[in-house]
Order: sequence, then structure tokens, then C-alpha cells
Amino acid sequence: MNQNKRDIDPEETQEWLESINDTLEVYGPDRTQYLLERLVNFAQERGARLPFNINTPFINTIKPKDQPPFPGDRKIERRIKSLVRWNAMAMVVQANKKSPGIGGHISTYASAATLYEIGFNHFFKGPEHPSGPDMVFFQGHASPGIYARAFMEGRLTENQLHNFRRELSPGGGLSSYPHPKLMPSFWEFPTVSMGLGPLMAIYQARFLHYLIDRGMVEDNDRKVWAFLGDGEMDEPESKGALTLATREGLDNLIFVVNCNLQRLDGPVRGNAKIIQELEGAFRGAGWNVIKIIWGSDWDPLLSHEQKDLLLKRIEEVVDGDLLKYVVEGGGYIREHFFGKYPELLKIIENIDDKSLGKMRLGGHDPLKVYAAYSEAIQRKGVPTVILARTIKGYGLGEAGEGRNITHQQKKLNEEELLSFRDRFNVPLTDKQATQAPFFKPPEDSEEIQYLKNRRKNLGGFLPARNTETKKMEIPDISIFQEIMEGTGEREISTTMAFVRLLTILTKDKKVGKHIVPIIPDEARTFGMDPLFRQLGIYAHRGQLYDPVDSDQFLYYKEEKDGQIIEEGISEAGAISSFIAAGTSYSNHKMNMIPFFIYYSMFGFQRVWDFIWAAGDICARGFLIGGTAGRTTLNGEGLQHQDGHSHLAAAATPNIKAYDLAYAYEIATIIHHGIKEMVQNKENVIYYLTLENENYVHPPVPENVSVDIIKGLYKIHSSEKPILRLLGSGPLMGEALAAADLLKKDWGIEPGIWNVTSFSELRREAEEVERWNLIHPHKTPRVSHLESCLSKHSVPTVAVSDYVKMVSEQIGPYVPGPYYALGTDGFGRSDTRENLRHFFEVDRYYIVLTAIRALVTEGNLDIKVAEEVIKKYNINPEKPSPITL
Ligand SMILES: Cc1ncc(C[n+]2csc(CCOP(=O)(O)OP(=O)(O)O)c2C)c(N)n1
Ligand SMILES: [Mg+2]
Repeated sequence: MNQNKRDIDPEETQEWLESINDTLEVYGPDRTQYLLERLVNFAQERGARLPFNINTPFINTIKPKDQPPFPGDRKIERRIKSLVRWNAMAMVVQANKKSPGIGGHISTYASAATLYEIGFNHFFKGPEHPSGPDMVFFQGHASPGIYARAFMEGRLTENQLHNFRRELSPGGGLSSYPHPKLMPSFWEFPTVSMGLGPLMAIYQARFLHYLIDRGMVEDNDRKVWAFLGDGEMDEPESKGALTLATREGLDNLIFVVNCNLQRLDGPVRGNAKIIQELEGAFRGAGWNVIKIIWGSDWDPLLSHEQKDLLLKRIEEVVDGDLLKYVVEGGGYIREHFFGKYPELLKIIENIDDKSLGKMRLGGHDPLKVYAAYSEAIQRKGVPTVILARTIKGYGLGEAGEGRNITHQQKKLNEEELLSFRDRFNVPLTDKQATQAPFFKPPEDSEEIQYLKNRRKNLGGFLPARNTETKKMEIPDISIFQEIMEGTGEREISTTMAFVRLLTILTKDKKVGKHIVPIIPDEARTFGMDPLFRQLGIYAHRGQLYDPVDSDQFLYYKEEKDGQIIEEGISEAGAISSFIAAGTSYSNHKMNMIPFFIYYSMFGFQRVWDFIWAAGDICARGFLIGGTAGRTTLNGEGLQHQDGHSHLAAAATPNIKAYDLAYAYEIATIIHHGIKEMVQNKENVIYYLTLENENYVHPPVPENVSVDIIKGLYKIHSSEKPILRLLGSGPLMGEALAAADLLKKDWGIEPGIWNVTSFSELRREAEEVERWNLIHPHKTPRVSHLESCLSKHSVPTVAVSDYVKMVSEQIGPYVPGPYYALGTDGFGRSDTRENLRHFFEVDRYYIVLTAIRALVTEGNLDIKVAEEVIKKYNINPEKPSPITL
């Protein structure tokens, strides 16, 4: 509402308002909305350009008269909540007393307690609920409160609480934040990297629809709840898929944004109103927005005859003012908020300063929160966001309530502990309270009985992560026979080989339906478009139009039970779908095998934080980096050519990364990966880079599959071993060509090996070395690298289409001198041949490096190196690709 527009004809205004009022009373809100929209459209059609007003007044969305009755026992619920508050605070205070600096957060949960408690007591469905459990994303920094509740429920011991943030302590501890990896039967959704939670929650809700629409799970009205910080909403990921949520009709999704108006350093929006800004964004995206700003204490004021003036005053103030009111208290509020208009002072004349300072806000009022949740779970067709106004550090008083330092508050002095105890009536003596002990009422107390009973009715405790999955058979590797046999004369790329493999896999009776191909608008680049028709593109609404290519066999086929998730240009969205599908074994007790196929450069580099979270959440699946290799993807230039994703992959503990040269390697690795994920229930993610260079793929040699999986297998042995070449992925061809040149031009026959994974080789060698280090009296173990290469301590030249550090990973474990060639530096566009020369990874540089290595060993004269340079026209003045 534009407050600055003057009312030039109040009488006419009144008539309009009255007629709207009549409609509201007689026909209700739907008819009222219809009429208002008609009016606006009517005016717009006649040329009036009326800007869309995205905001509603800064008051609660649900009117007191529309609030449902509260079904709980408010007194007992308050006592339970107070004890959870106390224990959450005590956990952090104790942890920091024992080890100063260990961290933890008091203020986030203090602000969110009511939001969670209403959920726990009345809404969140647990694991034994007949409909299946809700999926709840808890705000990461609120973890002490969630632990404290689990303690009250008898699910965590006092000792575990003592070891909050001390996971290496005897008996184990509690992880700082929600980490399924670290507490696999407790936490389900990692949320603490801000922004990932909201996006992942949207895609979990969408994946639930996907499974329902494909007939793979029943529609049991399960909900996804995401509890988020208002500061967190500034992350681009947080708001990045809001329109997807409405487009997909995700009425199974509820966001609860804890609007305490503060983030870490200070106000989220000192000069404006974050709640209004978020309302605009969500409404604009089509969400159902429920604001709970003011608590019941405010209801009488907001229906007072001066309500319009009060509303005007409410609209005037900014969040910075609202925060000041929290800190300064009743007298200040009277003077500075109400005092601006003397008429407003009248409406609070019967409220003393103390009571004024304690007037409850919406997010701390169980009735308001209950009303909002009730509406949210019933709302059909659209997702709901609840914007709940709270106070950060609620109850901490002088120790931090609403203050700028509150986020970092980890210690309370004796006086502060006593006032916290008094504020929440915790039954502890002064002496006890000053020690900040944990407190749990006896098992037969009203409180414990009540909360257990509530959870029993709702299907058990949560968070609780499921680890049981329906069994699924997997096919024998023989289904990939044609791929293993090689391509004969035909030249194809590894990408084409993969697409063939995926086609075979999706047709398989055992696992076919469980394969989830996920593509961010790149299917045609990878030659995957034939799958559109064969598998269908998932679309919740089916295909409402006749596609432009409907007359063709391979048309763009969208359908309600389509299998392909075509994500559009959102790698962050696609990886979130991957995470949802890859955790289906836990969330839906059913294995789904996601293949996220993307432009390799826009994978790790762009969404590594999500990939890290995928490790935390124990997701399983395949990441397929297509058009990879800095010189193999040749025309696209600097921003496209990936030469370093394998470095990131190597540093991500649950990722098994492979850069593959031949079709049979792809079949071997993918089959093995499926076996690990489905049969062995291992939480692994495979990362495969595939390229678009065409060449002939040989048939699989005998007995190499185990070595392919380990990362290294032999292509060719030398009669007189003095040199070894290691080729990898698309540069295997250059390694083979270099071997031919070495033999033809210099009479040297190197041994040739194919590296499928530098990082797997490195990991195993490291583990073996570690074991040998701490078991000095046992027979030393031998790594795969050592068992393959230790017979001859000759120079090794390794080449890959990635930065040198990728192949250098194994350097320390390779016997003899080790030389790595790689593609360090920014990419550029040119022919493959020119690029490989530019990056000094082509056959000629391999030969030169090999010859030079033999010179250094004393096997050849330095003159030979000079001859190599001359013979192959290597320009000594050529600039380095790293500095250029
Ligand atoms: C991606 C990311 N950046 C920064 C942080 C550090 N951080 C932790 S909490 C916090 C402030 C959170 O504010 P808000 O989202 O409003 O939550 P509140 O505690 O106020 O409920 C920040 C910056 C983080 N966890 N993740
Ligand atoms: Mg906040």
C-alpha cells in the first residue's frame, strides 16, 4: 500500500471499502479476490498501469477469528519448551567452559524454540507414521535445541550432551551441526552451509512428486519442512528455485523462515523490513505466504479503533527500530514507537512498561504458530512459506537478547544463568543453576509423559535417519557385452559409449526403472536426445501442448511418468535432484540410481559445496562430467575447458573419480559402482569424466576388470624395460602415439599403462603406507601401484588432460623418477592438435620428456634431447601455457 497517496475523496473510499466488506462477509475471500482482480484487470485493460503490489500490511496473515482452537496443553508444553531451552543453552555453556573456543550457538535455537516445539508436539510425522515420515530440514545452528529435545525424549544420554562438539571423546560425541555422515541414525539432512538447505528441500519435495507420478511410491501426503534463517535467505541458492516450487505445485513443501531480523554481524535489513522483502519474493513466485509477526498480546491493539493509525506506525518503522525496541524495553517502546502519535499512547495506557516490553511476538506464540502450520499442511496446489517474527537470543536478557553480539554468545555468567532460570522457571537452586547442569524431569513426570505421548501419536521420534532399504537385484555385467566388445572400425567418443550404456541400463528389467538420468539442458550436446522419446521427460502436468517436433520419431516428449529429469540450466538444481534421488534408499527405502550428466567444467567448480553435502548426506550415484578434458573439448575456450575437476574430486573423500579412455572401462566401472551402491550399500559417488573425441575402442583385454577398478592396468610390456609411459583418459592416444615414435625414431620401447584413476591409486597407496607405518612388525602390505610397477625402477612419464597435480598424486608411490605432463593454465579454443602442443601434452612433448629422463639417468647423451627438439620442431621460445 502506498501510504503517501492522499485520500482525495474519503467518502467515496468508504463506499468502496464497505462494498468490499459486504462481499467478504457474504461471499468470503475467494469472491472478494475475484472481484478485486477483475477491477485491477479492468483498469489495466483500459491503459492504467497499476504496479503489482506484492506486499500485504505488516501484520499477521491469519486473523484471530480464523485461528483454529489449540489442541495441546499450553502449560505443559511451555514447561517442556523451557527445559529444552535450558538444556540447549547449558550444552553450549558447558562445552565452552570445558574447552574455550569450541563454539556452538545459543541464540538461534532460543529464537526458534516455539517454531520447533509446535512442530514436534503437533505436526512432524515420525518414522512409524502410517503415511511415512515427514522430511524435516532443521536449521543447522539450532542443533543444540534439537539435541536437547532428543535428550528429554531419552534418545541421547547426558554423556553425549557433555560431548557436544567433541566427537572424538570416549563414547563419541554430538556433531556441531546436522551431519548424517557423522550421526547416521540421527540426522537426515545437512543444512549448515547456508542456502543449500532451502534448495535441497525444494528438490526433495519435487523428487517425492516424481516418485509418486511415476507410480513408484504412494501419495501419502508426506511433507518436507525446511527451517531457515532470515539471513540465510540472502544466499542466491535460497531463493533460486522458488518459481520451480510453484511451477511443480509442491504443496508438500513448507518453508519456515525464522525472522529474528538478525544474522551474524547485525541486522539482516536494518533500513528496511526483511519480512516484507521475503513476502514480496515468495508471493511474486506464487507461494502461499503466511506471516506471523505479532503475538496474541497484540490482537486487541490491532483491532482497536485506532488500528489504522497503529498500522501506519507499524509500516513506518524499519527492522533497525524493531531491534532497538527489543533491546531497550517497554519505556523506550512507549516513547519512541507509540509516542510518535499521541492517540496511540492512549491505546496502551493500561499497559505498564514491563508488560509492554514483554508483549509477545508471533513466532513465540504457540497459538499463532499452530494456526500457521495448520493452514500450511492443508494448503493444496502451492507451497507455503511461514515468515515468523522472533527475537534472537530470546530469554537471554542482558546477555544478548536482540543484541548484535548475540549470534556469538557462548558463555553466560552466574547472574545471567540465574535470570535465564527465572525467566523459564527451571526448577534448579541458585547453586545448581550457576553450574548450568542438564536437567531432565523423571520418566513418570507429566512433561516426559506428555512429550512421549505426542510423539507416539505422530509416529515416533525425529530426526531419525532410516538405513533399511528394499532389496534390489542388479543385472550381470554381460548386459554390457556389446560395449565390452569394442567398436571395430567405428570411431566413437566415450560420451557416445556412455549413452549406449545408459540406454541398455534403463531397459534392464531389474534396475531399469530405478535409473534417474538428470540433465541440466545439455542432452543434445551429449547425444542423449534419443532418450527423450524412449524414457520420456518428467513433467508433473504431462504435456499440455503439441511439441514442434511431434512429427518426428524422437520428439521432445514430456509426460507425467517420464523418467528423465530435465532440470534446465541449473546445475545447483540438478545436483539437488541428484541428492534427492541418491538418498532415496534412506528417505523412501528404495534404491534409485541417479546419473547426473553435465558439462564437466560446471560441476565441481560450480557446485562443489553441494557435492560435499552429498557426501555428508551419504548420497549414492554417478556424476558424469561430459565434454571433459582441457584439450579434448577444443573449441569452447577458457570458461568451458575443464582441466581440474579431478583435483577437486580427489579431495572429496566419498568420490571415486575416473577419467576413462575406452568403452569397456566405462561399463566395468559403472557396473562395479552399481554393485557397491545397491548390493554392498556403500555410500559412494562415482565421478566419471567423458570426452567427445572420436576414436576406435578396442575390445576388453582379458583379466583387467579388477585393475581397471583399482585405477591402473597394463596395455603393453616392454622386452627391455628402461622407460614407462602412463596414459590416461583421452590422452591415452597421445601416449600410444609417443610410444610408436619412441620405437620408430629412437629405438626405445616403453612399457605402456593405462591409468583410469589417479586418485584411487593414490588413496590405496596411502592407506597401505599408513598401515605399514603403524604395523612395523607385520609383513608389509603392497599397494596396487607397487605390485604393478615395482619390478623395474625406470623413469615414468605420465600424461593426462588435467593439471599436473592430478597425475602427480601418485608420484611418491611410483618407483623410479616420475614426470607428470598436464594441462595447467587457462584454456583457449583451437584444434585439439594445436591445444595439446600448446599445453605440452602431445606425443612430441611426451617423447622429449622421456628422452630427457633417460639422459638424466645416464642412459642417453644430452645431444639426443636436442635432436628430438629439432626433429619435431619444438620451439624453445614458445611461451609457457601457465604464464600466458
Ligand atoms: C554458506 C555459509 N556462509 C556463512 C556461514 C556462517 N554463518 C553461520 S550462522 C550465520 C548467520 C545466520 O543468520 P540467520 O540465517 O539469520 O540465522 P539465525 O541464527 O539468525 O537464525 C553465518 C553467517 C555458513 N554457515 N554458511
Ligand atoms: Mg536471523
